[in-house]
Amino acid sequence: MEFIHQPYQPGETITAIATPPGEGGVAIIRISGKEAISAASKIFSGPVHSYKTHTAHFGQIRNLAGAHIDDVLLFVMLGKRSYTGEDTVEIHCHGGSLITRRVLETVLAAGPRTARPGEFTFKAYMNGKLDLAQAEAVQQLIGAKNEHALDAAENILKGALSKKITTFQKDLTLIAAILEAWVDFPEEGLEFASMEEVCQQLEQTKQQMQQLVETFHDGRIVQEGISLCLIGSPNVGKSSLMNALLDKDRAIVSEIPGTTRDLLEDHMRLNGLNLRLIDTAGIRHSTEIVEQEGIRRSRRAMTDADLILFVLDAGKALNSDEETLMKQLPSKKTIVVRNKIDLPHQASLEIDFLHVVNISAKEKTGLDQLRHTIDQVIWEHGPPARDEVLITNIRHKEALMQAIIACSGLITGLQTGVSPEFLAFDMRQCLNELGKIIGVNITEDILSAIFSTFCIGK
Ligand SMILES: Nc1nc2c(ncn2[C@@H]2O[C@H](COP(=O)(O)OP(=O)(O)OP(=O)(O)O)[C@@H](O)[C@H]2O)c(=O)[nH]1
Ligand SMILES: [Mg+2]
Repeated sequence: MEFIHQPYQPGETITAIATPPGEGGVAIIRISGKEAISAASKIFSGPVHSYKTHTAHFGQIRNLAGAHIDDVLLFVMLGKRSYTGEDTVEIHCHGGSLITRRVLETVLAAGPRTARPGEFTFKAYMNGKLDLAQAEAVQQLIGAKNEHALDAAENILKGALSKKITTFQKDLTLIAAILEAWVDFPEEGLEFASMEEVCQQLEQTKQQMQQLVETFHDGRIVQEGISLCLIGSPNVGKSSLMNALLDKDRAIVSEIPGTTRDLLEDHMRLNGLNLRLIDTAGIRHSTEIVEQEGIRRSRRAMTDADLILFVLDAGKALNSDEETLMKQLPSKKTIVVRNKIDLPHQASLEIDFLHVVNISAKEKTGLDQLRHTIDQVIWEHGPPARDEVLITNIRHKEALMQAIIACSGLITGLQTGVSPEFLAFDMRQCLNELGKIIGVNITEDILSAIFSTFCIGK
């Protein structure tokens, strides 16, 4: 077994600073592996060998020459009951970067080697403390940028996704057994279940997998946030709206059409989500080379964005550029924003967009309604419930999709009278793909790739 392209030896003792760099009240140095206790006993003032599991002890760290390094609290977690599933010692020392380094060097001199990124969690995975989906959720939990992402990671870490996957596997294994019985005992085999029943069961499992895959829409939003692009003719008030939403003077606003010439980005939070707001150059026919490039960028931003705010001047009828643009906009992800409703003259507007909101960026009216509409458009079926299992990881999504394809192959095969022994491949494929999610039959390269994104000390 390789771990990040190095041979992996079970039980090998590793160490790392587990707290972020810089100054803090306390820093934690973790040691885990079969020599953790003996390494700690070489440098700690107390009798580490005699400590019971899950106990804390005050004492001194001394280097191998006996010099005092720091006063610390030492925690002992033995064997299976530790995070890694191997003997673990945590040294809580003073949180200065120099003192922490010095304690770490003292630990290293006592035997352990430096941990690779994610290696503590890798040990936990290898020792069966976490499956792969849960191990990946640890990193997601640490990196969560909003409450929804935190909830999603927590659910996976608690095993809610793994439970779903193992249920699919169990259902399929049962069907595999029936198919085998049909092959081995063609006479009596059909007594176990009819062809219809088997197809029905497969169809049901496939639908459940499909439902799970569909949560990736929300899962991705939760994990990565949303990009929101402001599009429209020059001077309609896109930059004014950007500033109003951000509640700061971010973009230049002027009465001269063509003020914004390049893309302008900023971040905001909306109902617990991270939004990337992009202001663009007003789209119109132009022969000026810089403006042309700006408009090209506007169009690209429009294509890439998750959501488009198509801003119009409510005082004016649609111009020809706007009419053309409107035809190109994907109505599902577009909100039409009629700005400048504070002006006395209002043009009538006949468009068949689902979401139209009236605002005044200048007076800051209608913004709550706009925020509400953005929220509605983002979530197809309302925001996810706290305990909902969401697929947030593209690797999981792809494995599920492959499992669904194999399951469809099985159903079609059975329905078209393919002999069950020829369906074993699809069945194996389906089970293998599901297994990948929780880390069964996974290649070393994939494991290395996953854990190399972790931080050192986790
Ligand atoms: N009355 C009124 N004027 C507004 C409103 N919003 C923007 N304006 C004015 O409209 C003009 C253009 O505003 P901008 O925000 O620069 O418009 P833009 O769409 O970014 O324009 P370009 O960058 O040129 O594409 C400025 O003079 C703003 O003060 C509004 O809600 N009401
Ligand atoms: Mg502008």
